[in-house]
Amino acid sequence: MRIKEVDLRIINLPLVRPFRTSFGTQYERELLLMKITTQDGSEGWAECVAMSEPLYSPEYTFASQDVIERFLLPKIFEAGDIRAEEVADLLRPFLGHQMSKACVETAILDAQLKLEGISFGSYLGSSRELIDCGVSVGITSTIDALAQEVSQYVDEGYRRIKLKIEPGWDIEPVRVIRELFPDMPLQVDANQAYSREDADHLKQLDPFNLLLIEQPLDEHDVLGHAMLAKVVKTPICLDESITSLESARDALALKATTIINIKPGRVGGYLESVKIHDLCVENDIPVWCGGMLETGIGRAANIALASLAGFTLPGDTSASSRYYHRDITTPFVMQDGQLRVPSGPGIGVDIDLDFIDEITTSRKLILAP
Ligand code: NPG
Repeated sequence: MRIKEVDLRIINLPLVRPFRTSFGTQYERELLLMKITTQDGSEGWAECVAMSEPLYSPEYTFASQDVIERFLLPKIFEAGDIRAEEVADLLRPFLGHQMSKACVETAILDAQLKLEGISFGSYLGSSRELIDCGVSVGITSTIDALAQEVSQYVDEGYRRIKLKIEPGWDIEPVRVIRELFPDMPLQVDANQAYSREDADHLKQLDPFNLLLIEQPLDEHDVLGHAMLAKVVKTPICLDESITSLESARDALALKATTIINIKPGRVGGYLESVKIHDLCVENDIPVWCGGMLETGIGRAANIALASLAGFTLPGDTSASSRYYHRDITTPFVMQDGQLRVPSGPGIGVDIDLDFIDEITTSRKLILAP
């Protein structure tokens, strides 16, 4: 497959409600969209999950656009005839930038699978047609507001609730939500907001029968997580610390994590995600699919990934309505707490190009030399 042109856009979509985490509040989702067109007329779409600011990871939208344009695409063009399976090795000399690399690989994979008439799910090794949905609930102004928001999601049918926590917003909100929903699978996510000294504090979460505590400490403090895991009974699940197959292998060897959140953007793509999934299956480690407030384009591929057998916990794979009043694809509608894995070729969703045009804030067309 030879790439003819690449269409890079930045789009901006308002969120249905602000999303506050320990690292900041998102009111809208700015993201980079990529469309590649191949010489044989196939099209591939992907979104880069980098946020507008480098708060969750060092990557951010405009840096992604820059690295893709300046380094990643020239390397891909230079290769000429290309398959998605070759992209990671080709781009390996460029350090970091997993989200940008994932975007390039995914767009190429989408075009390739469309050409071959294969869905993402079949290609990745899907084991089911429906996946269970969880929802991630931001920090709110009061515990009453949190209870109201969680109740709405429970009524909508979500099968697992994740609460964002930070120092000063942890034990009490969790206690209240657990009392209101004694049987609901519940987990918390700190996004690195605590330090090793907080072990005794975090231990107070143990009585609430949580599925896991996600990334309590700094992403580089894998050893700290292993130490924490000896003190708290609630399982530790790493997110930000897992950026590759190797980092997953090391974290497991250190017993720093007993569950892994796989986010394809964070680990450099869907092919690396499958490798991490396989490693976890071999080691009896449950995995679940994280989310980065994706539009329908990224979500479609995430849902396909979440349908692999090792994804035994509901992920942050919510319906379109959880994020946006209007999605840029056919919306994902949840039924009975589940979403259907797209079965059409490639990511398998229809793109709403008119709406994308409306919300595009900048655009660049790059022709292959
Ligand atoms: O449902 O897509 C979703 C959001 C899930 O909480 C979620 N994502 O830390 O996992 C996270 C968090 C996040 C959101 C991280 C946006 C970075 C950006």
